[in-house]
Amino acid sequence: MTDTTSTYTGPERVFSGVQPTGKLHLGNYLGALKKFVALQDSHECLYCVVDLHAITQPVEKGALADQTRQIAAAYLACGIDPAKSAMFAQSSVLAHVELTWIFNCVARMGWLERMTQFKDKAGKDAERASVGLFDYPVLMAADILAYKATHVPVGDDQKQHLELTRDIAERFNREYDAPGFFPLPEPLIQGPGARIMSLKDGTKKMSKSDPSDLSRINLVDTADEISKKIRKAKTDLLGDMPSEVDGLKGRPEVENLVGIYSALSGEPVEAILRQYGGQGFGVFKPALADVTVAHFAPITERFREILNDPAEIDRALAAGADQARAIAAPVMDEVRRIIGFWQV
Ligand code: AQP
Repeated sequence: MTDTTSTYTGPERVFSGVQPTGKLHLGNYLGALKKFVALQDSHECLYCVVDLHAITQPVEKGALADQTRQIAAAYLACGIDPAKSAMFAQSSVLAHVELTWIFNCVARMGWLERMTQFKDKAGKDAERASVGLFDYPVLMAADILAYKATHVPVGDDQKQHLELTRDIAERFNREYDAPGFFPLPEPLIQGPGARIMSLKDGTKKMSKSDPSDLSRINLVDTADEISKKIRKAKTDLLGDMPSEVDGLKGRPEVENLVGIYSALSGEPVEAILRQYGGQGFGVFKPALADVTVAHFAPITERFREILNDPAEIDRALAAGADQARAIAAPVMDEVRRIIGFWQV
């Protein structure tokens, strides 16, 4: 991995998280979880269920703890190993909250006002959005920097937030005369699956909050549901599958389906187009459904098994929280000392 962490000389560490706001989908899997699993053999990793982020928007009453367990179960089913990575709920480590306040006093209003995700999520009624939704990227910076994480595997939609995290780290180091104290974390975005689009609109990202379930493939969908969703996925009226990459230009829905095939099968896009070019979607879509079902069937089975034992999930989350607190505590002690708060 390249290291652009400026003058920071500490160890490489990976942090990322997923919100407990609904069922995980193919975009979350390819943009985030698959990368999480790949990194745990080479790096110290912290994987968080970001429940403090989840409450920036309305959450169904009484549902949060169970949704947190569901995401933890999905982490485990996808291959996160608690013996290798710390898996925990964000709200069990108070350093996230303390550092958010400190970073609120480092970040500038203008920086946050430029964040496109707030504009997308708040919609036309920004005046009624929670302050937390506006502040979401500052909490994300605190999540990462409370552990001095140097690398952050995320989907493409989080790129702007990662840039803000780097700006906050850089300004803290400069303002408090602590060069190299915080690393400037590197986003790990590249690779197939960084931006999976809706099955119903190739210009919109696949999302948990899309009202149409047909727009996404959920990790828990059955083989029949997956096949049906792919069969009904939007294509276009421009004819058969192209034979070359150039032929995908201006065909976002087709490009998305070929990208999904490539990310799940590991086959390069060029090879897929050589195989299916000139053929109709009646041939390609069933092949894509087969690849998707084959990939997800074992994950879904493990997910269901793990959910049968919620006490085991809770044990893994509690152990992960202990590990995370132990890493964040000395960082926060240093932060307090650097700022100059009164301490005994
Ligand atoms: N469509 C996507 N393609 C690739 N990566 C994606 N991610 C999300 N959607 C895609 C990545 O998944 C990780 C966890 O996301 P999250 O649940 O914390 O928040 P999100 O980005 O807001 O995800 P959703 O599905 O779009 O949720 P809603 O609808 O609630 O806003 C992140 O790394 C994200 O990049």
